[in-house]
Amino acid sequence: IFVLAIICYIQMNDDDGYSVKLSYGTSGFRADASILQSTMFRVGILAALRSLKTQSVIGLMITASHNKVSDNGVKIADPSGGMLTQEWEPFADAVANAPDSEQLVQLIGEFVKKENIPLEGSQSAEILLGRDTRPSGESLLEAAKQGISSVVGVVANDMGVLTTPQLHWMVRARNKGMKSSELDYFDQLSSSFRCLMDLIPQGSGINEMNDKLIVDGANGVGAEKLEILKRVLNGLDIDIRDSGKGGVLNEGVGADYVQKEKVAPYGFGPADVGLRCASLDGDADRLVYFSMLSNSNKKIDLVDGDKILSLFALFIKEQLSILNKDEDEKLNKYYKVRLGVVQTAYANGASTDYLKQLGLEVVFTPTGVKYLHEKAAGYDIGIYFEANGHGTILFSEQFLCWLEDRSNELSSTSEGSEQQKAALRLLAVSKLINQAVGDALSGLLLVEVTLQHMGWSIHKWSELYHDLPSRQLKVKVLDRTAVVTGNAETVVVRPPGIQEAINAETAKYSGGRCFIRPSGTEDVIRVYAEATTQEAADRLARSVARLVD
Ligand code: NG1
Ligand code: ZN
Repeated sequence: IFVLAIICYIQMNDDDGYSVKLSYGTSGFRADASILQSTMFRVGILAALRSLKTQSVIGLMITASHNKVSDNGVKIADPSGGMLTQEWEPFADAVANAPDSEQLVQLIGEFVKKENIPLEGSQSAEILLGRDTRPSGESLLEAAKQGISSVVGVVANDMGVLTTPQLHWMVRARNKGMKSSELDYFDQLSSSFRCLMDLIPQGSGINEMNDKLIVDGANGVGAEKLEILKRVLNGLDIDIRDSGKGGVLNEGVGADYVQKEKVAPYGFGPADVGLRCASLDGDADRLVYFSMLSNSNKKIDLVDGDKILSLFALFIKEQLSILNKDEDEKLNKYYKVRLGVVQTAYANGASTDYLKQLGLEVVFTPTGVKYLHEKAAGYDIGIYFEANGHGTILFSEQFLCWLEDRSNELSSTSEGSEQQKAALRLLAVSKLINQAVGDALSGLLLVEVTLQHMGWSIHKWSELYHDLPSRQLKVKVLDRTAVVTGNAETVVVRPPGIQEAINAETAKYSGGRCFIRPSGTEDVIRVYAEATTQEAADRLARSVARLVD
């Protein structure tokens, strides 16, 4: 039955033409939506097999994030709510690129055998499906559903239009046997947010903040969901700009545009100058803040993922030092928390210096959430962020257990003490911030409450350190896989000679830093340069881009 169903569907959909080679990349498959119908069907099969193999609920999210509205894509969430295990990526590539139905069936048959996937009699094979607001989403979702139901015994459960992090959150919650509906998501966010608000110290200079937050929702799903959250929270003063009324998804708006172009999004005007503003991306897994410097040229002071990370790191560090203050090691009340910060080569050098000055352990991974997340999960508290605004804070189970116990103990011995409050704050952060994946909505709430806690305006926050001027360029190439990098993507290993040439260019600039890497989501080589002036960063990036061309 399994095999026959696949053949029928592929034959009906065999007009896609497989000239485009798809690669699972840093964030699943992405391409022009018009060529993705059969890819969705195939990824549906893949998700079904993953569910059978793990005997757990798996997620399938249809989105192309910050890409243009005519693109779409798909990614799979593993049982933990994280990205699909890297071990299955080669199979994902092979499935998506199989030239015909026969080879596809053969490929699947072999893989099922190799992985020992139980094809019959299983109880818990279920896929949760979500999609962003792209118009192509609905029909692509149908194709994915058909792929899923072509595997006997696997159920497809359509959760509707969601942000990517909401779907990942639901998958994690389902597999942990916790409440997992969208309402539960909003409940958890709002109750932990309120808890943190109630724990703000008296008189912490709240007046310094402009009370209103202006949000650019990229004309996408994040804006829709934030409207709901705003109603649930009742009291947070948020002005959400144009959620869909005429604006095009990601066009001149959204976190990617704001962070890369360093200008205010479309629809922001003179009345917004100086206010605290935030931008989400098309599927609401990225968040950046900014304030407009002037209306005439739309220039902004960007507060990117690195600075969000720094704010969170400061807050967490403060709570830990309160918690562990005066603790007697011998009484076993002291927990030596392993706190780690994870960045990529795109992190602004000034942020890394700042974090190290705070005495924090900072480590680097290649670009892509799967790498950062994995590394952060190795700490008791692991904070990771990409400069583009994707990140979260992970708490180890062991530390959370200790924290629960400690907080109960403190509530009986020293109710209302500073230590008890610090324990409660950390517990609330672990519930507010998404443990599965970076989440712009929960990140936004944590930024808002942390600023209130510190009594800081966006300007004060931005002054934590000054970004080094930087420039990002992309160079279109025929085969991006020709460039191979090492050492968390900071050096080029192949083709030979390029790294030496980059070194020679970089040496011409004092304080210069430059690297290139193949994008995981586009057919381009990305160039990143940093220097002490904007002009120098621009020049360095341009001259290295010419080396690649
Ligand atoms: P690529 O295209 O591999 O650079 C981009 C971002 C990543 C990550 C992915 C997934 C930059 C430089 N790169 O990846 O950080 O967010 O998209 O969306 O921003
Ligand atoms: Zn995104």
